[in-house]
Amino acid sequence: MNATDVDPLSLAIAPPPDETPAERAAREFAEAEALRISNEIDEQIRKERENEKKKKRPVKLLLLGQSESGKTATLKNFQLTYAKREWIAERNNWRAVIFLNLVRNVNYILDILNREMAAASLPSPEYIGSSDESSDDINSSKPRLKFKEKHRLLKLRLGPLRRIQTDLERRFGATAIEPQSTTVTTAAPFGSEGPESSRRTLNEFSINSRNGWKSAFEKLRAMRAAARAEGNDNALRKLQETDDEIADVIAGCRDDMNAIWEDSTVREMLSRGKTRIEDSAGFFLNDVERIAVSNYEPTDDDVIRARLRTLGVQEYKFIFEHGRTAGQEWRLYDVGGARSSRAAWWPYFDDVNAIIFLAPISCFDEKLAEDRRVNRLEDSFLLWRSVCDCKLLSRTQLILFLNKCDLLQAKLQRGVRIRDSVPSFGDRRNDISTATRYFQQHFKEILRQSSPVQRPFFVHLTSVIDTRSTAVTLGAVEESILRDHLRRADLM
Ligand SMILES: Nc1nc2c(ncn2[C@@H]2O[C@H](COP(=O)(O)OP(=O)(O)OP(=O)(O)O)[C@@H](O)[C@H]2O)c(=O)[nH]1
Ligand SMILES: [Mg+2]
Repeated sequence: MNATDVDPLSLAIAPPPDETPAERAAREFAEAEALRISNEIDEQIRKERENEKKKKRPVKLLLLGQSESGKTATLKNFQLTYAKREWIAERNNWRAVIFLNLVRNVNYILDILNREMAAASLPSPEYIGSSDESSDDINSSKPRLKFKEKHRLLKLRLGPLRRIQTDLERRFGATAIEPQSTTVTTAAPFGSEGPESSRRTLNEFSINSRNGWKSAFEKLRAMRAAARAEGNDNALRKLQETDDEIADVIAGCRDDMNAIWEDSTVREMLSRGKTRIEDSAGFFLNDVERIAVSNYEPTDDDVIRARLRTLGVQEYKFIFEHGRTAGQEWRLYDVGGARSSRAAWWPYFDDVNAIIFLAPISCFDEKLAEDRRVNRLEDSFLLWRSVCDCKLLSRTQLILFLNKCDLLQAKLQRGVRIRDSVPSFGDRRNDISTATRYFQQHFKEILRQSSPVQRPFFVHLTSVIDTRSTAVTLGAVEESILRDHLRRADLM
């Protein structure tokens, strides 16, 4: 061998030339041991890195439940509690939605007023009151309503709000229109039937993430930015003018809006109908004084109470600013809850950390807007069963919000009896604690029947328009999801 062939490193670690067999065995053992320990350390480091990565993976949370169950309101509470900067930046965008909600309240009353005034102008025996099943049924056995000149004037002066409603609805597109019918006849067009059935029904409703409020706000922001970038002062002014004009028209109608809502004949007319407008989504008539001003700025509560339905599945990414998971990315998926929208949920079941399922329990005597034959509470139970039965979700943490407890309490206090709509409730006490216990038991029983493997489950009684108590509930939700998230990271 010539000198250049000698590898100095091999030479340095080569065994001594006079090594005895015993020394050799001891050396080889020590080397093997050192290698084993080194490999173990490498493996530990690799695992720790992997776990760190897993822990940093976004937490995925899906909000499910029927339409108007409070999913979007819950999402807003998350944003208000954990991503306040973003919330504040977005708060003013809700102004137009709140205006739309308010003018809809007024136009709804005007519609009934029109109908009833027309009916009342007929000769006495023919006036039997309107008995339109689909809308408010004014009871004909009650004394005749007496409309006066002031009602005609109110109708006239509030007329411009029709155009405002049309303008705002055009701005928000399909998301501003509540569905009145559907061809979907099952509560869960996914579940055990799997993605095939989802695909079949998807043609009725395609996933379009550009449809939500976020997209509507972004469109507006983009239009403003484009006008600004182009130096198109005209376009910018027009956009601003439209907003200002809407606020001015609404402010101009302030006294008449108050007058129509305060009018005793109108109140009597509304109370004879089936729907209580004050319990409906996006009701703002008690806040006219504050909202119908040209420089109105929404409060946190206004934004939570504003109603704009969700279409498709909307993804919201938040880096939490507070809480135990500060700095952690959360992905919240807010879905459209109407029956025709539910087929779009399926693809989001995969790889989700937890589901918040919202069941509005005040709705025990109400029907679905999209299918007037279906009781809302029954629909919630059917939907819950399908979610619990879904194999893809068999290990997913389920968090049940029995929501709208405030409305339930008010309804029971008004004397509405649960057993008239839910016969199995029987002769139990018609109070909030008995009712929530009863409904909760039913949901738990369904979960038990549908969970061969025990899974993390939590239930909360909520009124998600109450931001303070909801922040406390969300703290508990964050904690339980985080614990599960870390446990999975360590186990996997
Ligand atoms: N009083 C009361 N109102 C609530 C409660 N939760 C939600 N709301 C209101 O009910 C309306 C409907 O709530 P959303 O959050 O829009 O319902 P959703 O489940 O997102 O409905 P979709 O988008 O159609 O699926 C909104 O105006 C909410 O402010 C509650 O606990 N109490
Ligand atoms: Mg929604």
